[in-house]
Amino acid sequence: MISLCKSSCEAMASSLPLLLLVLCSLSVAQCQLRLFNLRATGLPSDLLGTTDGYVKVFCGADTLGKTSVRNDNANPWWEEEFTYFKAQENEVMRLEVHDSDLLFDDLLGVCQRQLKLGTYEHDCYLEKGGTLHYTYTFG
Ligand SMILES: [Ca+2]
Repeated sequence: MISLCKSSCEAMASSLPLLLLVLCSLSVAQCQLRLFNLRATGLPSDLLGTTDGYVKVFCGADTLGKTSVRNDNANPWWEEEFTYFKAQENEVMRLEVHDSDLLFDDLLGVCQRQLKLGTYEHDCYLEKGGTLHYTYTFG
């Protein structure tokens, strides 16, 4: 598999003199992150009923966005995909699952993952119950 970040660096190196080639190899490559296939199972109920779940997505210090709210659904899935072009290898992606409520949203759990090159499918157990499933491609 040829990653986008690596191939762009190689393209630059082939057209530039040695000095820049060295600089290129020293710089930290920024790659594309794509997060998709977000779904959850067994989200907990509270006094107000079944969870109205949504997911907030972060990468490093940046916020990538959040999904729509799936009302009254313990096993929701979200069609949103998140793409981020400035991710670095070993940077931490953070997914927060929240229950939307009238006044204060509840945080159901946090999933953190260090980015590795490739495509991965993960299950993450949420602190307050339920599991978040997601897939990411990085490279
Ligand atoms: Ca709720």
